[in-house]
Amino acid sequence: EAVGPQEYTAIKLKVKEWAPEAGAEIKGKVPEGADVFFVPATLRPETMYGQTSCFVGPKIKYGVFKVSESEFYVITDRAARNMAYQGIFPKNGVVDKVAEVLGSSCVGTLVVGPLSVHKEGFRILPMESVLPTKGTGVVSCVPSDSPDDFATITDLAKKAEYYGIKKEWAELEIVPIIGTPSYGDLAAPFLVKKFKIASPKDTKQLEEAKELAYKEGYYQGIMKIGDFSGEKVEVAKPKVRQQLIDSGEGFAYSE
Ligand code: A2H
Repeated sequence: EAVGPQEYTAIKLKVKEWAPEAGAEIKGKVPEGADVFFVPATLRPETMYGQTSCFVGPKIKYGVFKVSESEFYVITDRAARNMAYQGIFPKNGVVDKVAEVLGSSCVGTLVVGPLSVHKEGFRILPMESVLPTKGTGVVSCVPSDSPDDFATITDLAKKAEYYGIKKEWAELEIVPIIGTPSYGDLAAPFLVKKFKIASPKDTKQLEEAKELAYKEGYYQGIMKIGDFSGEKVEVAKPKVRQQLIDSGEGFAYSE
């Protein structure tokens, strides 16, 4: 756990098609034609090329917050309050919640995310370990570089029926984003196999794998994709972050 303030990059994932339950919940509350975004907070903006889905906590309650006439964000109340003091909403300190949705009712929603190789979009999926008290309560899924994400997506594909999802939503192609000397081009799948992690409940091994993947990726990693392909991750990370902010597809969020 980090001690100082965390400098996240918030990423805007535009809703293309609502899951039926969530769609019914927001109907009439968000103006026709306005854009709604799920907004994960990440410490690894340079990995966003590898997004294959986006996680919500199934039992977490999310708000739909108005940012302007044409833009709404799906995040936790807590994150909205923080954002209101960071100049992200029009009035300092003021939030405008137009609707509420439970994470579980959002599962299956189709979104498109910046930089992702999956340009046709990807799905909102459930992750039990999402903390309501961290970031926005929405987590981008990058199975190439996050052991937690790879373990979760593998479990979802294995038990698709149990989770009430379509198997193919959890089986989007995982492409190399970062090359590393020790763990190859797909560090997270490599480490999950190496540590024989069988499910997202293997929290001890996952913690270790996460630590190793993070350090190796950051200090030894080389970008394999995008505008900064061939550059060191350490160098590319702030550049990708700035691109996302400049294009309006992301913004700085801290807590
Ligand atoms: B990271 P820190 Cl590729 N609950 O983004 C659980 N996890 C959350 C969360 C929440 N409410 N909000 C954010 N996170 C995740 C990418 C990534 C991340 C990669 C590799 C490692 C990694 C794609 N998922 O994080 O406790 C988000 O996942 C490992 C540290 O604030 C976010 O960055 O340090 C990270 O945890 C923030 O964790």
